[in-house]
Amino acid sequence: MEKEPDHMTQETVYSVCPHDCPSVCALEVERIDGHRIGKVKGSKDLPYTDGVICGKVARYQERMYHPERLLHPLRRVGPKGSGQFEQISWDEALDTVAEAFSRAEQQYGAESVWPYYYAGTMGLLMRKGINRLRHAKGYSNMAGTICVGLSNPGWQAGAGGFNGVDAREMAKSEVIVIWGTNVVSTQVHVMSHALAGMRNGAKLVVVDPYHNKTAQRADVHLALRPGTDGALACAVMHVLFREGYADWDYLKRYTDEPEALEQHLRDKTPAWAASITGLTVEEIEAFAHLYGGTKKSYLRLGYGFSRSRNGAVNMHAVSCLPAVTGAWAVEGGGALFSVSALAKVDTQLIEAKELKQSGIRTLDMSRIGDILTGDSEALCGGAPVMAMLIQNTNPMVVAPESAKVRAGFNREDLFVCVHEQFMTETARMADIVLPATMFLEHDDIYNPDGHAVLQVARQVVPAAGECRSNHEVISALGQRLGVKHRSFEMSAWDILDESLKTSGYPSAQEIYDQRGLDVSTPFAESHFLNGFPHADGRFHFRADWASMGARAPGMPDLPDHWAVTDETSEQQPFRLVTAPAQNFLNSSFNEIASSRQKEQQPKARVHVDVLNRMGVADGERIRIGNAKGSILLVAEAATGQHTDTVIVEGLWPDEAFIEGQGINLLTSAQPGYPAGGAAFHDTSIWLKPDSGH
Ligand SMILES: Nc1nc2c(c(=O)[nH]1)N[C@H]1C(S)=C(S)[C@@H](COP(=O)(O)OP(=O)(O)OC[C@H]3O[C@@H](n4cnc5c(=O)[nH]c(N)nc54)[C@H](O)[C@@H]3O)O[C@H]1N2
Ligand SMILES: Nc1nc2c(c(=O)[nH]1)N[C@H]1C(S)=C(S)[C@@H](COP(=O)(O)OP(=O)(O)OC[C@H]3O[C@@H](n4cnc5c(=O)[nH]c(N)nc54)[C@H](O)[C@@H]3O)O[C@H]1N2
Ligand code: SF4
Ligand SMILES: [Mo]
Repeated sequence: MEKEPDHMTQETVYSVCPHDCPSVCALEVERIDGHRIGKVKGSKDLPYTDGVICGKVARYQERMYHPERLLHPLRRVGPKGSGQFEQISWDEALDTVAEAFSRAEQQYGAESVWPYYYAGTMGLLMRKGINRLRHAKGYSNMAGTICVGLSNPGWQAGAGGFNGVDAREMAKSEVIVIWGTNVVSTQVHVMSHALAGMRNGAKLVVVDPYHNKTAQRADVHLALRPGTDGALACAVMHVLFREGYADWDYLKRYTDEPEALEQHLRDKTPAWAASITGLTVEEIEAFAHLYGGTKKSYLRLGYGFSRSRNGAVNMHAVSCLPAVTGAWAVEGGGALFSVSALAKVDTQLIEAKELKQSGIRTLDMSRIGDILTGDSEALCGGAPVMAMLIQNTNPMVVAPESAKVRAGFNREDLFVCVHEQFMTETARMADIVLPATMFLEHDDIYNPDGHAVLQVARQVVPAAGECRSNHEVISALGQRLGVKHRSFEMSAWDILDESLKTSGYPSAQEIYDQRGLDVSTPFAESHFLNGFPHADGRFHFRADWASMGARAPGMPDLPDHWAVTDETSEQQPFRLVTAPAQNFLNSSFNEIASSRQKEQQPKARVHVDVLNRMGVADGERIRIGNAKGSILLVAEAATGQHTDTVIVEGLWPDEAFIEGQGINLLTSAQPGYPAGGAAFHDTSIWLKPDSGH
């Protein structure tokens, strides 16, 4: 007899979004017949996200059941990049990888193997478990600089540690400043909380080189030239001191060298900053008066304005503002960059840290192009990289200077295994491709970032096809490579549970059952009223860059405009910002039809006056380029940005570009200061009308 449809079971199961987004939403997932997902919605159990999620994740069925999802292990049978693969068994695939790693180790030493990962999933086990294999085998280390290499030292330099004011306090703020982050696209909940403040009368200021979706909601948009935030911050502080908005009681009690700062800022006038930022003196003065006029000023600092060579200096300079006015001391005042460090889950077991050997080189992930093409300085003078395992990242698209990355992956003598959900550009370059589970098919722990709730998620549905989790792949490879450590024998859930308990937290099941664990600190801590987490307890206007990285020499210690960006020149008179697209998450979701439709096509946003001067109409093709190469795309006429600024949103697949090469063809892998990091929004370019051949 045929089953009646009413035999279908439908339940709602809690989960957590794994993507690299500060919102880390709690989810409600429909589970049908125990093995299929239906709708994905936001869960109200997490007060910060309050049931709201972005469109990309609401459409997750499209990603889970995508016809192009990888379901079986594959071996490449055509040239690298050809996309010609044959299906093989898991045993054959894993044996091939283990053999290739052993061969590289025998011929070139263990450091010639480089496990490489990043932000596909933020789950602690699935993301960082790859380090177990690295540590057990003595493979090369990886400096995870690509996203936070510039921002983190910049914040650390002033505040001394990662805490900050709960975004929900914006409801009490009088001025809200969203600085260098397009929150409507990249972390929508910041906008919800800002709107709550605006309903209570707060003014919203957005500091961003273009009139993005967040700037469109603002009362004041300061469209500065990219990489000039340090100058703006200095001029604002100059006015704060000059006009008596500086809180000297606060400064004396909580900061290191306020007199030296005031003195240093004497010549950092609005006129000085206007010539650097492209803003007017009036705009800068008005903003400084608005900011200084209340202590209830909330600063939300993003990553975007740190993605320049001088990004750490800029982050530090801007983070000084609430220390000058004493805004930290009041409700609705202060700043937030990230509170992810409040969750202190010990990853000793996940990463088998006790197996880590000293003296092993650390390779900078952002310089993967230099590294794979044999740059001896990038290789720390050591062996070439001969074999890689890649999980959770798509460096062919997301890493800077992609022509070099491509040349590296094209090397015939390089063995690459990519563990993926889709046949990405990177997977196409692999010798062996392994199919990976998605987050609803495995267990993990998720650290907070924009809020302070640590969450645990359990597998919701069985793995599709022959997909295996990152944990299973690392364990299976470890066993084949003769590694002895109990983490290679344990289940994912047991590792998570033990990691939480040894960190002094409740069990994994308890945290799951109570829908997360609030790790936020009391008001006095999030506002640093008991002092800042530097040894002297003070906020540091004078940054100790040398303690944070080898590239510190030459960095200004007091806030400043540090002119080391890739400035415009006669040959390259424009500056390119490669901002994220709302419907992609880095390169994830760029294979999804609905996301692609919403984003339409890669476009260069160019000021309408510039287009008119060049005789290019909106929608016509334009070529942008520099010494690294050039890209043909569609011009979009824009206002609300400086005439020398050009914006290209989104990490599109290469094939979406007219000539098949993506935006990172033009960005530089020159490491940032003081500790590396990719300057994705710091690129000088030229523009040309399409010659139309
Ligand atoms: N939809 C979507 N959401 C995402 C992502 C995504 O790709 N798509 N990526 C996720 C990840 S990994 C991260 S790290 C976060 C990043 O999110 P954000 O913190 O928002 O940082 P960015 O994405 O780099 O850039 C955001 C904004 O910074 C601006 N900007 C660039 N240069 C400058 C500058 O010099 N000064 C100032 N003031 N502004 C500047 C850009 O114009 C852009 O509007 O978002 C996460 N969320
Ligand atoms: N031009 C330019 N480039 C940028 C940026 C920019 O603003 N401009 N932003 C940069 C930033 S902030 C970041 S964080 C990086 C991020 O870059 P990536 O870390 O590469 O992030 P994604 O592009 O999302 O790619 C993650 C991949 O992991 C896969 N994946 C997801 N979950 C799993 C899993 O559980 N297991 C395995 N094995 N794979 C999984 C996904 O299918 C996806 O292909 O990009 C950087 N690149
Ligand atoms: S990508 Fe961000 S906003 Fe969207 S569901 Fe995930 S955490 Fe929430
Ligand atoms: Mo990122």
